[in-house]
Amino acid sequence: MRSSRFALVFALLLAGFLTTPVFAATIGVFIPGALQGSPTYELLDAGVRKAAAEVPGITVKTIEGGFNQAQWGEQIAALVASGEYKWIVTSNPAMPEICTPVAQAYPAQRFIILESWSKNASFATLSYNHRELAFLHGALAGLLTQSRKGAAVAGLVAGQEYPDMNNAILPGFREGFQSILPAGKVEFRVVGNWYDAGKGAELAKNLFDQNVSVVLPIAGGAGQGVISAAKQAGKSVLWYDTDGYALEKGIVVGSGVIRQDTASYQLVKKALAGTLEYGKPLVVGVKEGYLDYLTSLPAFVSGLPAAIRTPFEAIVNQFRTGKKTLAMPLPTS
Ligand code: RBF
Repeated sequence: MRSSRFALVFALLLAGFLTTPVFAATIGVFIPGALQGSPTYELLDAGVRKAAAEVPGITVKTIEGGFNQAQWGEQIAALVASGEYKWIVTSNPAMPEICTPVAQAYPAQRFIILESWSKNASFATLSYNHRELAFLHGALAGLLTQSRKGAAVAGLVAGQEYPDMNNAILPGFREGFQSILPAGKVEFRVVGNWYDAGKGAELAKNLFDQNVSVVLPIAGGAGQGVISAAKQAGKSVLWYDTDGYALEKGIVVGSGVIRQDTASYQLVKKALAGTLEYGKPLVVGVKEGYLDYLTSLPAFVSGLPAAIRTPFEAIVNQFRTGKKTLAMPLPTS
């Protein structure tokens, strides 16, 4: 009788111990823009949520900052001032600078900032080698343009200009294109925001009218306009960093991927385990597996002839195995 009562008490205590969180905390995911139309931000959020779901007591709140970049600093400051968030997780190369004054005012606050590079001791940052992924897009654009016998010109339509765009993505795309067509040119167009599909379509139509065969949009929701213009003109689109084949079958003929969900999952898991290092920026490229080209999906295989796919896969494999790497230009401080 007595021993069974002990057993019951013991069982209850054990159950309580197993289900009680080690600690309770809320993670704030700050989206600098909108989730809808920006798969890179959806992946960021998904990775954080997956990591949090694996640890009892952890809550995630996602806050969309909207497209007025001048407001992001104040919004972050308000989140931090609330004292509610043990970590603020966000992503894009502009965020370290925007978060710096807030980090100075609140030295205990920790930030996890993806797609960025900083030695600030309050930040854990991870940046992607955009030059490598852009090179692959450029090489595929070159092979495609060569086969179509169009003008030796490829298009890149960006949402806005920023250092990684100007110093890594655009030069990488050009290097890749010229690795196939040495005299080839890249026409660069800027939408001016990350949502205007009408402007995206207009810029792309103008390029297609000049006999450009393929355009790479990196423009958030405005990329949808580039796809509709390509459909109308019977031209091709490459999709930069998430599986874009299903967006328009036969039009999106190549897709890269940046595994931002894996990256945010891993960083948040480390943060929750207390092993995340701050102030030591990480850089990952194709050989580390965070950037890749989706060459095995049926849409890629059926969308392009083997005469394009075979040489392209050989180039991708050089990066996958680390036989070929490109240095990612990074800030010096
Ligand atoms: N990419 C998007 O898809 N949607 C956005 O709203 C968006 N906003 C950005 C704002 C700034 C200030 C910067 C520097 C980049 C932004 N990007 C956006 C680009 C994104 O961070 C990334 O570079 C591209 O998705 C290529 O991987």
